[in-house]
Amino acid sequence: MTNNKHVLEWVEEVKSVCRPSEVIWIDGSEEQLDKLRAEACETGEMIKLDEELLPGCFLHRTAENDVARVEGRTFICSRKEEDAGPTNNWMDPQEAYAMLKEIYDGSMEGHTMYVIPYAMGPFGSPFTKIGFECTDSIYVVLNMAIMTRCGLQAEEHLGDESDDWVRGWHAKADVDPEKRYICQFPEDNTIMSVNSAYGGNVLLGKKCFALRIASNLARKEGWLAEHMLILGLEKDGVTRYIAAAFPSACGKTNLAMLIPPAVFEAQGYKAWCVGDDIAWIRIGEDGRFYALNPENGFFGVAPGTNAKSNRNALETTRKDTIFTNVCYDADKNVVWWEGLNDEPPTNGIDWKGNPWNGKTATTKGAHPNSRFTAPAKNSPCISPEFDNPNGVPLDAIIFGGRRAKTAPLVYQSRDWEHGVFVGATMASETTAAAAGAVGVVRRDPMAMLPFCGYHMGDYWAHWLEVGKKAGANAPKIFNVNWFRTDEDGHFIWPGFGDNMRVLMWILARVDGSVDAVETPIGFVPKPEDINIEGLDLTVDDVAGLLDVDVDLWREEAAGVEEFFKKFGDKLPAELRASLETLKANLA
Ligand code: OXD
Ligand code: MN
Repeated sequence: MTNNKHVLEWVEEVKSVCRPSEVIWIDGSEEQLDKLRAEACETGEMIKLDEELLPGCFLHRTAENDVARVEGRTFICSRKEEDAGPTNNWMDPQEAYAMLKEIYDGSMEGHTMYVIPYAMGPFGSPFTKIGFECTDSIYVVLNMAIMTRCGLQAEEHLGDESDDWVRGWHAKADVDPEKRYICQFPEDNTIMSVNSAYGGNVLLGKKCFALRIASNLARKEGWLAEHMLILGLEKDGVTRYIAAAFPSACGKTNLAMLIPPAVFEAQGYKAWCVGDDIAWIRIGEDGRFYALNPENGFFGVAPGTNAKSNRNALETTRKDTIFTNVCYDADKNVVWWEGLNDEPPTNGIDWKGNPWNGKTATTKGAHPNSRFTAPAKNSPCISPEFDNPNGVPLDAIIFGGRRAKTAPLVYQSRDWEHGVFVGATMASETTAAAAGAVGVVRRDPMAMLPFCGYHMGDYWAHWLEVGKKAGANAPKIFNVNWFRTDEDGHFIWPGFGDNMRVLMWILARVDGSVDAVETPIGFVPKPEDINIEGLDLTVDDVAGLLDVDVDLWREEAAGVEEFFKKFGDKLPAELRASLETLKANLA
């Protein structure tokens, strides 16, 4: 337990409102975590899986109404509404505190409250920030123990005096969706989450702290908190790093844990994962951008993960992993999900806890958003630089989305300002997997729409500012689209590990070792410069993938113009100018 008086005062306040019967401070020891694992298995909160097949692994099911992040009930509680901007829900902080405290009132009566001290980032790093989360959920404690560096060391890192830490207050309460709130108070470095027990809403170090609160801290302190994977490509002992942002359902985890195609493996290439979801990026002493993954584990989507789609991710989950809302195989005491293999359990229990037979079932065994929480160190491709307190130097930043026709396979922005425009106008088309119309364009600037903790216009201005500071040292910015389709709606590009072929072109552009063709939207490769050795594609196919259809891009520019109206005066002049340039180039 800490001696930090700010922390102690706050824990007293949480205690006085929630009134738990007992308070346990998490020290991060295996001994303490083991006790909690045993208790969770005794109460049925978790199921211990087969120790031979899945050592150290557990299954947990959440309530049926509590299986995903709830953007509609997520609020930025800044004093001025304008500071939250048009893309966030806003609540007045005093009103939010009053309402929430009423919901928290007595919510832990008869239960234990756990206080989790945790670090986002490795100890000894200038990037690292400390948080404390109070929760009444053992599941949260055990997940936080995987996703963060938690326990006594986090308390020591903060010390006895500092008030530079993030308050995270979580109570399951009645898991009532009508009273579910995920509130961020950026001016108080405080997060309050209630009536949920699902990961993204309750593992407060992740989206709430490392993105919504941290984006505010980053703006104040001159760095970037981004929803990006970090990937390293090594050859002959030299590793180059790329950070990439994608909206959901664009293969972010697969790119983060990429397996090089045979043609590059034969040349001695290796791919390393530094992070799969979040990057904190600072300008280093040499003026370059350095990126660090503040997390310590992966909270990945299980369905679709298999030995072919993502062997590295699957291997990561074979020990010391918590599975949430996947299907249970009662015969083997293991877990299963759609897309794992063709052998669904016949004596299964689905994610809702009902008997499920994979041979006859008409419903899904695992929830489409079911998850694995696995230690990053488990991954066969985890970067040797994962714990580097200085982060890794970035050569390129990639934005991406799912577009059937509009965006080419890859293009390079003309400069930093244009690159920020490319990120700000990022979009994906909806797929049949999501409810609602198919093919509708959803804008998701820098994949931060639900995660930027302040006004998106100010956020873009901050990006422009950081780029200006870095000058020629700033990474080059690219856009990729793995999802172009032919007339029959089939994907043309093979994707997965073969995406490395595009990354190779990107790195060659950074080096200045390959030419490009200037188009109205930026620079695209010459088709012959994308390595297609071993693929069932011709140079003409690649030319098709790189084609920029002027009519579609005119529609795109009109869509961007409409989107930008939302931001009024806060739209940076540089982005308005980029739009005008695009329109002129297309005229
Ligand atoms: C996630 C997300 O869970 O982006 O990582 O939704
Ligand atoms: Mn994410």
